[in-house]
Parts: sequence; structure tokens; C-alpha cells
Amino acid sequence: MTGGLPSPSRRSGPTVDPMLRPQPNAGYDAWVTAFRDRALAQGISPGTLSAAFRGAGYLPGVVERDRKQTEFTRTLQDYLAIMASDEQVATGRRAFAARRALLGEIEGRFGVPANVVAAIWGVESRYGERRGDIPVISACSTLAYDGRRGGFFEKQLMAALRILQRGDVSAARMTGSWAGAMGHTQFIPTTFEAYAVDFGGDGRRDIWGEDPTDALASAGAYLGRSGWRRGGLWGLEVTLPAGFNAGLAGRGVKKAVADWAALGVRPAGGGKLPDHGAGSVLMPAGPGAPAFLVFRNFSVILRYNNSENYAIAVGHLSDRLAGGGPLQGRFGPDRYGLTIEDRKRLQTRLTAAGYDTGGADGVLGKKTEAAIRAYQQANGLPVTGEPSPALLKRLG
Ligand code: NAG
Repeated sequence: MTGGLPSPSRRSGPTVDPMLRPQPNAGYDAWVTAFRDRALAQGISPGTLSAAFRGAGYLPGVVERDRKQTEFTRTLQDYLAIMASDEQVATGRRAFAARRALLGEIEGRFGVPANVVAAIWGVESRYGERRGDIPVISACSTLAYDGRRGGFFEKQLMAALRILQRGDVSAARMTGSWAGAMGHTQFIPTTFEAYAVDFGGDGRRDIWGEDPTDALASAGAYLGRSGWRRGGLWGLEVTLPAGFNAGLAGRGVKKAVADWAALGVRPAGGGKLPDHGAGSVLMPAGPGAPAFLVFRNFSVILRYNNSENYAIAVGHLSDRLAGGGPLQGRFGPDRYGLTIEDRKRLQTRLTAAGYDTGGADGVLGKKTEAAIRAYQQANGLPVTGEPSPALLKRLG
């Protein structure tokens, strides 16, 4: 997954955003003409190329999303508010229960626990609800032409064409996020080529359709083949003693569990630290906020998405799907001086005042930023798009 969450998928009818419909662009057309020769030289057939590019085109909305990723970086608390709220956990437990047998088989084959694969599914596509509906050929060719990360997206485009040529999916069904992450488990084309499996046994690897069988098995295969240790934990929430040396936090410092215990690191849930080999202490939200001891399997989750906050969210959600409780530690105010309750209140009040924030989950994204800008503009305030305690107060 690139740049945060996959966009909501709409299963029927045309994509609403007109910026996600192909638009005439002579530069793009010339780029595609030259690209075709490179693809032919790499063994893509003329038939595959014409089927792939039929109806494909330049999508300005994709470039816009790539350029204007939100100013707000997604914190651990944001990830948890989105993926592991009580409501999301309840949804996740239902999805997990419904696929328990399949996930058990996947665990048997690849050694990755059922609840971990289910957590990846939840984080990547909300258990299949948001698989992405942007045509992958259009998205990857637009970004390859655009050039900001042209080399990367040309590789993805070439991989997507090989996937089409192999017959796993038709061009029309090959959809994903604006950045080419596809299906239930948001595989980019090169990850698909390297790790996707046909677990259902119909001769195709289908991660796009309603049935999540191949996608979940592919996620299990990806983590399993990336070095997941059978029986190992990802990590756990811990408490740190007063005066813990923050210089010891971070994946750069690895110590045996006994050494961490001697330094006063304790499981937040009580008892003794479990021993899953050398580990690192992470303090993703600074001193006083939830802290974690992470093991080797944590690094395997990072292969999926190289963000510590992402991997902690997956790990924690996997615990919750298996019946565990919420984090014990509390997050302090953010860099604007606002707690998550403040941020939810800000969103509720902006929305009530006619500035839609797209919900009140306490996560500040593009819509909240736009709502703040619009409110500031309309009220003669400096237009920063940034929240503040003063803004919250003003909104009453
Ligand atoms: C992620 C890929 C990962 C790749 C990374 C950087 C998946 C599930 N994850 O989207 O393999 O290393 O981008 O390109 O495809």
C-alpha cells in the first residue's frame, strides 16, 4: 500500500470522480507509443498490449493523489483509530470467524498465523470492502509517464502486462488503488508476480474478485517466504520504567529479552516477557505513550509496508482479532496540542458548520485539511489548513 489507505471501491456504476476518467493528453499518448516498443522488446505480445490499453488513458486524478499526499503524516494513533477502533475490531472479528477454516489452512501451509493474515486483510482493504476500482494499466502508465517515480511505475506497468499475458485476470478486472496496489491484500504488480498463489486451484491467481481465497493465501505466502518464524510473536505492548533511556528505543538496538527485563521492561498486560529471540523497544509516540517490544516477525510485516506504525497496527489488530483487548497506554496530544477527542470534536463542529470533514474519526486527512482551509477562508483567518486549540475553541 502506498500513501495510506486504499480508496473506497465502488462495485457498480462508473467512478464518480471525473478526474479518474481518462483524459486526452498528447504527451501521454506519445509516451505510450514509445513504451509499446519497450514492452514488445520484453516479450509482451501485440495482442496483450492492445487489450491492456483498450480504454486506458491518462488519469489526472492519479497524478493529483501522488502529488498531494496529505500534509499530515499518519501516526500510530491514526492507524489504530482507522483500523482497530472497537467498531472495526467487531467487523474484523466477524470477517475472521467467517474465514477461519481457510485462514487455518493458509497457516498450515505457510506458517503465518490466521489472525495475522486476517489483520493484513483488514488493514489493506477492510476485509475486502475497499479493493480499489482504478484501472491498474491506466494508473501505472499515468505515473510512469508523469515521471516523479517514473522508473518504479514503468516496472509495475511491465509486471501488470505480464500478469495479463499469463491470464490471471482480464484488463477490465485488473483494478486497484491509485498507486497500483491491487485487490484484497493490495499487492503491487511486482509483489503479485513474486508471491501470489493459486490457493483455490482453478489455475488462476485471483486477488481481485469477491472470493478472498487466493488473496489471503498470497499474503500468507508473502510473509511466509519473507522469513516469518513459525510460532513467533510480532511483539507486544510493554511498559517502561521511569527514566528509561530513550536512546535504547528503535530497531537499531537489539537485546535479549532477559536484558530488556533487567532494564525494567514489562508486558503491559502483566506477567513475564515472552521470549521470541532478540528484540527492540519502540516508542512510536514518544515517552509516556504506548511502547512495544518487537521481535523478528515484526520486520517481516515491514516487508509488506515499510512503516513501523503500519506494522504495529497490523500486529495489534491481529491480537485484537484473536480476542485481545485495546492498548493499555494512552496517547498524549498531537503536535498541534490536540488529543484524539479534541480532533473528533473539531471534525464534528466543522461538519456541523457546513465544512464536511468526511467523518469524525479523529484522523486528520485531506478532507479535514480542506474543511479547515475553507472555514479559515470564509472567516477571514490566515489560511493554513492546520488545526489548533484556538480553532477548536472558536468553533464553540
Ligand atoms: C509495497 C509492496 C512491497 C514493496 C513496497 C515498495 C505489497 C503488498 N507491498 O506496496 O512489496 O516492497 O511497496 O515498493 O505489494
